[in-house]
Amino acid sequence: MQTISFLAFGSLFILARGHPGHDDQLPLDYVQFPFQPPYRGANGEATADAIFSGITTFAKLPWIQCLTKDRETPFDIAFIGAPFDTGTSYRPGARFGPAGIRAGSRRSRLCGGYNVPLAVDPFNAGLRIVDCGDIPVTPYDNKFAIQQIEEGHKALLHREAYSPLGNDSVTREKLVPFSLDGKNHPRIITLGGDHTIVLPLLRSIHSIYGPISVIHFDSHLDTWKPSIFGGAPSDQAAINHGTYFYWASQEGLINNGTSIHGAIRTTLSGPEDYENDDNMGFKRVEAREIDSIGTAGIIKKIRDTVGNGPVYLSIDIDTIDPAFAPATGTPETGGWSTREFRTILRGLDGLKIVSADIVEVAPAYDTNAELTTIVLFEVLSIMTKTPLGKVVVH
Ligand SMILES: [Mn+2]
Repeated sequence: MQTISFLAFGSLFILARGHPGHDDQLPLDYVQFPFQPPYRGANGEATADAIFSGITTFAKLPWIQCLTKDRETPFDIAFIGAPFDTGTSYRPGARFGPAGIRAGSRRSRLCGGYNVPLAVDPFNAGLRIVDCGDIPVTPYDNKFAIQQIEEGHKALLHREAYSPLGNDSVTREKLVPFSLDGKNHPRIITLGGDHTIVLPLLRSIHSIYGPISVIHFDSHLDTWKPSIFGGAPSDQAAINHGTYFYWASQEGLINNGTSIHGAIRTTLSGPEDYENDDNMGFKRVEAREIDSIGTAGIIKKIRDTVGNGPVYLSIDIDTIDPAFAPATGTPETGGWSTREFRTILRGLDGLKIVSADIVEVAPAYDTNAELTTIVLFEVLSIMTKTPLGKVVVH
């Protein structure tokens, strides 16, 4: 199949060479909806480029300049990068995360993107999915950068989704949006960036949904008091990749009691860190629980905690054991395998994930084999399967 497509592309190329002129090259603003497979379009023409060539976007999705000239173009799900890493405590490099994640995602739909266990092809589910590029983020001023990320995210989230909200996938009843303004908003998947970016992202989410339940996969708590994490020599230093949930909780952005961490295995300043974490509104699943309750038990704990309401999903790549995902700034051994984590993510099928992120991907620490590959395919599959709304009880 792969060979046939490639040969067909080759013959087209030779034909095109027989007619010199602008036909040889795709127009610079070439965008086609719905998205076509990378080699052939519906009319048999060669579309954008091969899976391994051309400008790299997430899963080779069309690049839309959502923050500038295409700000009126509606979409249903957008990927956007936030290349910020000046809130890290140990190894820097997550500013290259968006580029690294895109490079690792190129092959997501080489011969189609059908997800067998979830029984969906997210790229052909009828939704308009785009890559918005990156939010411009200054590496010189954290306060300004955090504002840039909030405003960039809001600029996407505040518009209306391209597709109308459908019916409930189980009951077929009409759905209404979860949003405070009653409108159907698109979903954003942010590519970090260190974990600090989740504070401005949750501020943006709050402006549309109010306080939100959070599923947070990470080996670290990230609810630490600034006096403990980093020592907070200034107000700005108090906001970093180990304290952003402390501040999000203080600001009332998180639903207390229906939020949960998964894959925790960090050392603590002392047992009182867990007491503080309780007060910040989180339940916890520790990484080692996989040995006692398995992936099914972990999925159940998460689902029992967050319920059926809207939920924000934040994934630190260090959830996965560094044997499988070394490209991160603060690796912790004893993590889940990529297979186990993908199973747990698929266990969130049916949850109303309003937006998501993957953070702390620092490609410089990867191997040449691009080991640190992408789990976002599972997240995207769940999003495309599950309309973002609720049934009104009369
Ligand atoms: Mn972490």
